[in-house]
Amino acid sequence: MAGNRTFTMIKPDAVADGNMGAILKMIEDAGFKIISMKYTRLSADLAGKFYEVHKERPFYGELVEYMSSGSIVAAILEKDNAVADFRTLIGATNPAEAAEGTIRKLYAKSIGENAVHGSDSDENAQIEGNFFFSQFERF
Ligand code: DAT
Ligand code: MG
Repeated sequence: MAGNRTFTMIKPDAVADGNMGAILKMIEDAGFKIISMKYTRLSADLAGKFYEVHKERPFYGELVEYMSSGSIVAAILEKDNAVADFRTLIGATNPAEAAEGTIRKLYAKSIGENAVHGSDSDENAQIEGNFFFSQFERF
């Protein structure tokens, strides 16, 4: 399986703005198959655990508060070269630097409220998918 799965979240700003459907359509149109998906909300505690790797960064508190501020969609996606291709589809972290046609260029509000998450490695895709989905929810 290594190399063909990634993990994504549609973040609270994008869900609140009614962009969930449009973003899922972009993901499917780009050739990603949805393996597992849930509509949920993170507590501050869980958001803090998910982003623990950024604990020492100055924006960590803001990030945790934002990611627990509203509903999200979490999903495991499958495609050849999933991690790299999905990072290309979402664009740069800062929407001001994101390429035309990317999800963040279209829907992100700022570097913090940037519409979507995408795993940065095969290893993290596995860890992040396991964070949200049990073995019975991953096929
Ligand atoms: P990415 O989500 O593109 O992988 P990252 O892993 O460096 O980016 O950071 C995780 C999230 O933290 C990012 O999606 C939004 C937030 N973030 C990153 N840099 C930030 C900054 N300089 N100011 C505010 N929030 C930031
Ligand atoms: Mg990251």
